[in-house]
Amino acid sequence: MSSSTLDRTHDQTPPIRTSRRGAVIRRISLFLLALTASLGFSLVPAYAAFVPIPSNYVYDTSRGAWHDYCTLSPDVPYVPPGSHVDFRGPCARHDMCEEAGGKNTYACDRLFFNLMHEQCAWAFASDNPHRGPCDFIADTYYNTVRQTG
Ligand SMILES: [Ca+2]
Repeated sequence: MSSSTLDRTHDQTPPIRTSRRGAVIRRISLFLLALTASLGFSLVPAYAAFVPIPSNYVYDTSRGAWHDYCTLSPDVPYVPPGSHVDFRGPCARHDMCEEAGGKNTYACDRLFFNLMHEQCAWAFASDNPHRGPCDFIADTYYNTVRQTG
């Protein structure tokens, strides 16, 4: 094989174009890939952050269900075997969302769902035996607010 044959073979490969449009498309593709991966493998980020109680949340049970954290459910429920998870932050955010936007809104409930699962992910790694029970409790709280507001 002569060097000219090799050159021709190389000439047949499509040229790599480095245009601004291509860079934008690549960036969007990477974003969509990351989004798909995150949705496919888990509903929560791999590295979850603690969900705190917002500093402007008013805890005052005399003002009703939008100011009492988790209302009829435990604020820091027991997670078998022998642990707990702090849902005050997610419940406070849900209360504030509903107070601002109206009772029993799907958007507020989905936010609540995501924040509780994030709190579970922050508290317990995916291979921790508490993680499954914690996620189950989060689902139970979510189903409760979907049904009762
Ligand atoms: Ca509440």
